[in-house]
Amino acid sequence: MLCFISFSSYSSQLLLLLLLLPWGTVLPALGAEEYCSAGPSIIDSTSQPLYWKATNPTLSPTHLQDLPGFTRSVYKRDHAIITPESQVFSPLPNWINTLGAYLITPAMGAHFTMYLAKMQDDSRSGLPPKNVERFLFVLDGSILLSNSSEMSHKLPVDSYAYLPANVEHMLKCRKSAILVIFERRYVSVNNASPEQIVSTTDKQPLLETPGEVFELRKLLPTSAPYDFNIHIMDFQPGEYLNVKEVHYNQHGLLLLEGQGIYRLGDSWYPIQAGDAIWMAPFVPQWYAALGKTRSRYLLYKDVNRDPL
Ligand code: UGY
Ligand code: MN
Repeated sequence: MLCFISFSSYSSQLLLLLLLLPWGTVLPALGAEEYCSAGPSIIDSTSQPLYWKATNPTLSPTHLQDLPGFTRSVYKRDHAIITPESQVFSPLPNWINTLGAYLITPAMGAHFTMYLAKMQDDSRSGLPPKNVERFLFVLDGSILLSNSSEMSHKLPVDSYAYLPANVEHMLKCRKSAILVIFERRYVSVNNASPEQIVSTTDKQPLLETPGEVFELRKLLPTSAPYDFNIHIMDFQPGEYLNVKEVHYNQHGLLLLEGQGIYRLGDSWYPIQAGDAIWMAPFVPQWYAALGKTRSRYLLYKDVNRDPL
């Protein structure tokens, strides 16, 4: 204590204060950027890569682990919400070095699967079962798609591929990538056969949406050979679906960006980027975008087939 009193000048008091403070509080004030420039910034989320929120949601599993037993996930007869803290990953059958989380499967009543695939170092895909078509969309990282007849395609974030049933192909990843994948047993009509498609969201034109305000892109052709489509729907904060939809089609949805309220049946759910939703045929559905940023979702919808 004696030696503390002997410090009298302002500068020596400041020096003492610095010595007494824990290093953790002093270092950021000295210039945090120099120390760790790669860490995620809480203030400036605009600098993050596209769809970063979908794979790094605000209420991350680490926050929710503090609340034992809590999840926003819901599973009901005609809809389900699977939120990131309840995703369960295990090795994907027939894939190498890849973990998968099935979010929607026929066990729920759906006629398709929707799953996340986390490809790791030197990973490879397996093929879907016979007569099953596959649509994949890159959420994070990048992959290489090759098939026996064509050259390989590099698929970075926001690009996608449709592989018709029984088309041999392989997805390879050298570092890491996260994909969302939809698969269903192909229903053919008039011997028409769909073609392989590789593209990116931004190459798809905005489509008319009479009576609605959201922006719509369709990732697959609307022609008869295709028995489903994948929509990309964008809402600005405050925008909502005008139609309170009830229809025969099924949906699998992944919220890529933003947050809002989804109505499913008689329930109203706050949702955010990273949440997945299953909607059974005829479940009443409605969305309103909230928050400060655009909501974007990716939506599976079965089309072009007689329900009988
Ligand atoms: O096309 C659709 O059925 C779409 N508008 N549904 C939805 O966003 N829930
Ligand atoms: Mn709908």
